[in-house]
This record gives sequence, structure tokens and C-alpha cells, in this order.
Amino acid sequence: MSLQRIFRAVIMGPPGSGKGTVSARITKSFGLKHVSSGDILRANINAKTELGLLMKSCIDQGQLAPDDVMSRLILNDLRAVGQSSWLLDGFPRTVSQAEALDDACSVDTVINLNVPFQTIKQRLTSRWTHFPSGRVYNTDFNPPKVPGLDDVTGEPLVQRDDDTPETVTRRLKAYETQTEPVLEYYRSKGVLETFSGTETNKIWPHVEAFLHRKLSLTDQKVA
Ligand code: G5P
Ligand code: MG
Repeated sequence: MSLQRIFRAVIMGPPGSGKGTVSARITKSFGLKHVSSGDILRANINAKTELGLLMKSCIDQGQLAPDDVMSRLILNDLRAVGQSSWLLDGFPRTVSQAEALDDACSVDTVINLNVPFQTIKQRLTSRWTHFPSGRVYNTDFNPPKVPGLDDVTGEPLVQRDDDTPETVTRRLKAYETQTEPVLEYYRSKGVLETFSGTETNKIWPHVEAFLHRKLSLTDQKVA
């Protein structure tokens, strides 16, 4: 689908709700550029940048990184994306981050994946990730073709340090206290669209149909 003006979307949901998985499908079907705050932080940790070294303990403990650091990092990345349409995954995660984003640009739609916490806990302990690309696998749901190796590059997959059961519990707590208020923030602006379920394959057709409608309406408004 060709986009006639910049479309700005955010994908939200608790840790492990499938943001990365659904983002990959949106990128493939609609050509939005995927900007993931978690992937950017992990790339910094891997490259041992100053930022990565500072943020590693925060992330490993399941706590959120400071708002000012995150807002500067992500707004900078969005500027680098330039005139492309984008999909933000993992940001904003606090009301203060949402306000910082609003100051820079308006968001057209917020896709909220509403998945029960019980479902999430099982998923995260069997997740395997290809760090350089952010591609995610799951030993039950979408296993790699060759166990332990990325389908595209053949490079080794690793488990995230913050996917231990104790850290997952802390991440869910941080989500409840700090991120859930962001849903209310976007609901009151009339841009929140919630998709509930326990399986990504059942949620995805609804997200896809919604974006088809939304993007064709956006095109009509421009025409
Ligand atoms: P991240 O990287 O943003 P989270 O915690 O928000 O991390 P996460 O864990 O990346 O989110 P996800 O992207 O929502 O989860 O989910 P996913 O990876 O697609 O799916 C999870 C697993 O389930 C995968 O193995 C997938 O294959 C599988 N799966 C998907 N669908 C199904 C299904 O239907 N069935 C089954 N069985 N499996 C399925 O943030 C990490 C940390 O970075 C910091 C924080 O410390 C954060 O904790 N951070 C920030 N701090 C402050 N502000 C910000 N804006 C920050 N952004 C990141
Ligand atoms: Mg993710």
C-alpha cells in the first residue's frame, strides 16, 4: 500500500504482549518503519556504548530507563527516520514520554495489545532473539527453522537477560504503575484502538483490517 502522507503510529501493550511480533507484520504489510526503544537500547548494550553501559542494570532489573534519556534518544531517532511513516514500539511508556512525543509531533493512531499477564509469563521464558535485527522467535509459537539460529542470517539466537521469571514480574509491575496511565492519555485524545486476546494469530487480522481502513481514510483526506 502506498502512503501519501506521513502516518505516525504507536504500538503498546505489556511486556511480551506481541508488540515486536505484530510490528514485524505491520512493517511487512504496510511499509511503516519500525522504531523499537528496546531494540535501540539492546543495540547500545551490545555495542558497549556509554548509554548502553548506563542503562544495562536498569533494564536487567526490569525497571524503566529515565524519561529524559529515553525521550531524547527516541525523538532523535524519529528525526533520523525523516519523511517516512513510522511505527513506534516501546515508547512512550510514561505520561511524561507521551507529552514529549506530542510536543514533537501528533500521533495518528495507538494500537494497544491487551493480553492477559498469565499468558505473557509463559511466553517470555521461551523467547529467543536475534539481537542485530530484533527478530523474535519462540520455541512453541514460531520456532526458528534451525534451533538456536536466525532464519535470515544463520547467526546465533540469544535469550534476553530480562526474561527471567522474577524480572518479568517486575516489568509487569512497572507496566501497571507507569505505562497503563498512558493508555488513558491516548484514550482521552480519541486515538486509542485496543485489540484483546491470547493469540497473536487471532489478534493480527483485526489489526490488519483496522490499519487498512485507517490508511485508506488517511489517503482520502489527503486527496
Ligand atoms: P522492550 O524491549 O520494549 P517489552 O518488555 O515492552 O520490552 P517485549 O518483552 O519486547 O516488550 P513484545 O515485543 O511485546 O515483548 O513481545 P514479542 O517479543 O513480540 O513476543 C514475546 C514472545 O512471545 C516472543 O517469543 C514471541 O515469539 C512470542 N509470541 C508472540 N505471539 C505469541 C502467541 O500468540 N503465542 C505464543 N505462544 N507465543 C507468542 O523493553 C525492554 C526494557 O527496555 C527499557 C525497559 O527497561 C524495558 O523493560 N525500555 C524503556 N525504559 C523506559 N522508557 C522506554 N520508553 C523504554 N523502552 C524500553
Ligand atoms: Mg519487543
